[in-house]
Amino acid sequence: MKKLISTKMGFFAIVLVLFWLKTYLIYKMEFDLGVKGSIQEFLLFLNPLSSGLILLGITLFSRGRKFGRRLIYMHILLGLILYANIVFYRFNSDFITLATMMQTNNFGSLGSSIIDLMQWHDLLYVIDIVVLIVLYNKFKGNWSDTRIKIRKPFIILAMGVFVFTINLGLAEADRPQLLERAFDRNYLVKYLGLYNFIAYDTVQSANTSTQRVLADSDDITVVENYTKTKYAEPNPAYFGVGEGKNIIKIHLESFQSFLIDFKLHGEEVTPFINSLVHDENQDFTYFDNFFHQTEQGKTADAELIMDNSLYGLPQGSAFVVKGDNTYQAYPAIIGQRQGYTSAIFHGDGKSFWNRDEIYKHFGIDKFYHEDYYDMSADKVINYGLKDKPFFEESMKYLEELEQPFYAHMMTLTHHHPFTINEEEATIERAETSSNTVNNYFQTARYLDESLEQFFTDLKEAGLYEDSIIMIYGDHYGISDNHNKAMEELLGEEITPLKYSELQRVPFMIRIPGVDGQGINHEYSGQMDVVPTMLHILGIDAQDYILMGTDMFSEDHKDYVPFRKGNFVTEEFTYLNGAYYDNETKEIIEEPTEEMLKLKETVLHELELSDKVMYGDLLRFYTPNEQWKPIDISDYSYIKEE
Ligand code: GP9
Ligand code: MN
Repeated sequence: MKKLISTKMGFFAIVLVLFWLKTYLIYKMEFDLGVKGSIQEFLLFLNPLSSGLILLGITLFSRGRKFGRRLIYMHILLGLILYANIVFYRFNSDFITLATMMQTNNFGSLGSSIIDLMQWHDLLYVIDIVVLIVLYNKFKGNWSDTRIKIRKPFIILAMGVFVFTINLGLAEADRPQLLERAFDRNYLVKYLGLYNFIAYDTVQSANTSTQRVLADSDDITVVENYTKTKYAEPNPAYFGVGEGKNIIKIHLESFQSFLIDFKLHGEEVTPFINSLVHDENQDFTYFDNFFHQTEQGKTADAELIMDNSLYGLPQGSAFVVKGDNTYQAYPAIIGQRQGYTSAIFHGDGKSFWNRDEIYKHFGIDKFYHEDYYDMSADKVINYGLKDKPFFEESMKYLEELEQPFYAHMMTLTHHHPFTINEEEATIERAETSSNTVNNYFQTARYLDESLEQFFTDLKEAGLYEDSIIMIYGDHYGISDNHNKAMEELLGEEITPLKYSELQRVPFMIRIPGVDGQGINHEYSGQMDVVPTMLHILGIDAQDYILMGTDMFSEDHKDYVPFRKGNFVTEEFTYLNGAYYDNETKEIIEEPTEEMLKLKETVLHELELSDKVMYGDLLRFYTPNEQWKPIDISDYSYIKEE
């Protein structure tokens, strides 16, 4: 041992091991990362190593004895960063990001309580530093005063990069698109480690803040001109019909429209939802040509679109990357103008998709996340709380909400890979070559049952009759990886056009006192929901920057753009450079002027939406005299004990 410490590389190895073990032990003791399975356990253990090799390794370039001191400083610095995160986590159950550091109020809320958050056992976290200082003073005399052979630090850095690559590869295998989608800081830390997460966060922030800095107020005028021209006047038969009514918005996770009326083994998969579509007495209007418009942000994109009528980003999730923008979202608008209380119910951790930050900017008053629910093992599966206990437990919160409310119930069980306990499955699995497809129907049935139970509870609580009920699917559940199995199931070829047709998700709405239309065939998408819902409450959508138009309006624009520039209309579909006839399914060899023009419009619309998002342009826009900018310090989603 003595001999080891007597060399610089030996001392380096000791610091590295201490750093590695300390970081790992702190992960285990301080953070609740939800590590499941042996791969995740292994990655959690491995991930400090690459950061250690690289960050501590840099100090090896120092001349002479300076190296030892620099190495210790670096170790202390990394320890301080880790400790700051420990303290922050104790309060927020989340990690520090550059964005949160900019929002001083985040620390404000910590402020006086910071001492409170420190604990006596934290003193243990300096033991390693004391040990290193003692060793350093004792052995530095033995070190030669010459520079370490230049090849060595390079080897160490290369090892760091190598370990990181292995780490990332294993992480991506366990959780595909980890970096692209970047859904949750907990995930990034669990898989890649705190220091790699900080590096990732820094690059992300630098990238996006440049565009924000370059934007100015003229940019929003161009967007405003576009949305004002696209605007569709309200239909007088629907304008204001829902004013003052509670709104219950139900998110059907990964639910595609092909499930409706679909029979498996001769049985309806979702008999309850089917009854809402077909039973006239239920008074629903079901849009059977409604499409999701999400991309990598998945659920978060659906939420963004359906509360803001703006597109998600071409890459990544706007919830994460643009979580600090100014928004003029539906909950804030109806809260300010008609006194609605808005609440989101979701049985998952609050930081998933950065929800606990962006919801503030949407003006969401209450967020009932996993801390509000009984998350015992038998109630949880896959991502979080099972839908049945979720709806059941949500009732007490819903009944307490100040009325009128806008309550968004977000289900979770019908999520890839669609796992369910055998005893809770009430329909046989499908029999195709893909497990995902086979399981899909069991969790869809479970969701259907949980919805029926929720309707019964709502009726019992007297909350059903007089509430607007809106139900929607967020995005596909079956990706094109499973085309072969879908062919086996549907007995037809899944061409690119067919796959695009399968991107329909349900949208249905019931407005008390208004006769349902049954099935409405208008082509529409998630972008159209905000203007529709504003008009139902009697608020003119014209003032706001919205990319969609009112689905009940005579003037509704019935083309549905998708994030990649494809789009669909009643007659034709534009898909990756080709126009298809919806009826014959054939390629249209000579598209009309009008078709070509619509393609330009769609691209222009996407570009304008991206400008709003990347430039944070809504900070330059005042919709009308009623609008009051959101002060995010008015919101907190930490559960009070
Ligand atoms: C996680 C849940 C699922 O909280 O909303 O998100 P998804 O993976 O569908 O985007
Ligand atoms: Mn989803």
